Amino acid sequence: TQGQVITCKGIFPSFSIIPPAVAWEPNKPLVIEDVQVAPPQAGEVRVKILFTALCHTDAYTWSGKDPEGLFPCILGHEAAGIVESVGEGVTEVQPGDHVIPCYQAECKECKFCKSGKTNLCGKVRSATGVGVMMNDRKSRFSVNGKPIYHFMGTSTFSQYTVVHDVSVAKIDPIAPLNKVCLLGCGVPTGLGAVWNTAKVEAGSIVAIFGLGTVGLAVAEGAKAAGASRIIGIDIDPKKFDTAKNFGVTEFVNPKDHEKPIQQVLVDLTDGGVDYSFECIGNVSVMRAALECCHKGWGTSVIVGVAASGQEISTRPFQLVTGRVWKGTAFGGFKSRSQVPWLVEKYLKKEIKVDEYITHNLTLAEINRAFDLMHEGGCLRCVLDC
Ligand code: NAD
Ligand code: AHE
Ligand code: ZN
Repeated sequence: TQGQVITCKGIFPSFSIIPPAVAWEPNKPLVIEDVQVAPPQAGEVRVKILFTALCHTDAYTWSGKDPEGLFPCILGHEAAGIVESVGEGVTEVQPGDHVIPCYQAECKECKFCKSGKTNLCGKVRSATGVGVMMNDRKSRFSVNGKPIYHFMGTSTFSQYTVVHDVSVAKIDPIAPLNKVCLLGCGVPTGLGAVWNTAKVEAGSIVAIFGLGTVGLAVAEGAKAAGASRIIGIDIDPKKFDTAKNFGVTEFVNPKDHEKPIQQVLVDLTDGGVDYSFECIGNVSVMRAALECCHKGWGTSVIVGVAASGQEISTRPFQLVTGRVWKGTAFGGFKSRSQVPWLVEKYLKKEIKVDEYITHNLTLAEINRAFDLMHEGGCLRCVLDC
């Protein structure tokens, strides 16, 4: 197949294939269609995706609330596969390598990568944000000649995808791809929010708002860091039982309280928590997460992704009196350098992955997988492509 167009099954909103007057509407069911996937150009890698999971961010973009959302597109960013072919100049991976696509690239050469201060990379971000590849600012996906946008530089809801070489991490081929696909987003994001962004110390009191996969990975990271109390906050009581297995020691359901949730937490903790994490994407909760932090030092990390037009607010006095507001993308992990390291940690049983997988379906059942996510009984659903 090297050098040839591949026709495979890919998934995108159904309306996207009704030419010529495509009118996008949020949340139309996804359909499987024959997609042409062009060969990789210079600096690009074509990957056969074997397994992909769904993350809340896919649902967010699909809903129409993402200012960077472009349609028709192929969503998906938490996956694992095998390199099928590489374009000119690609040296770090070759056909047959087992890989995890990385929506947060790492070129190791740009101002961001060299700064030592961030995991963000500037090399291909201008293209991945508008659904195209850097080389020619075009898509490698098409249906009957009509281009279909890429998403987050990954587009893993497809049997084949094309990614930039700076957006793919080569991993140990021993690792089960149906599990380690989760190391493409949610689990590293939660662990890294604790270890890299907040740098939680032993003995700390931690509050986690939202106990989905990301929030539970925060709990796992906080437990490993030696936190003394890990308080989980969710409006869905179904989440509490599972959360115990990830290290959450106490639970608060805001619906059980009349007082604002930040006041409930301040009262529970003799003045506030040392670290809080917002893992929902709700700007009111982001405010509460900051305001439940201890005066003088409490740090709050925003992990959740909020809809277009949403803004955060608080009294500046909250910051004047020592609280710190931060955010994290992919948990601050440098993707190509550190995803392989996370895979090794999983193989040594030092981090959980299997435990986050509550459902397994096929790519063809993707709409059911989104339903499961919205029903709340699902952490991660892995799709066999
Ligand atoms: P999820 O939907 O599985 O989990 C969200 C949880 O929040 C659910 O348990 C839900 O019951 C709970 N919740 C909803 N509203 C609440 C409220 N008002 N108060 C308390 N709990 C509430 O989602 P996920 O996949 O774990 O992702 C969490 C968030 O993190 C999403 O916004 C996602 O887009 C974002 N995310 C960010 C990054 C990053 O790099 N920053 C990476 C992955 C995911
Ligand atoms: N497109 C959105 C922002 C989305 C966003 O913040 N994405 C996170 C990853 S979420 C993974 O589930 C991220 O890494 N952001 C940094 C980046 O470079 O995109 C919007 O609001 O425009
Ligand atoms: Zn994600």
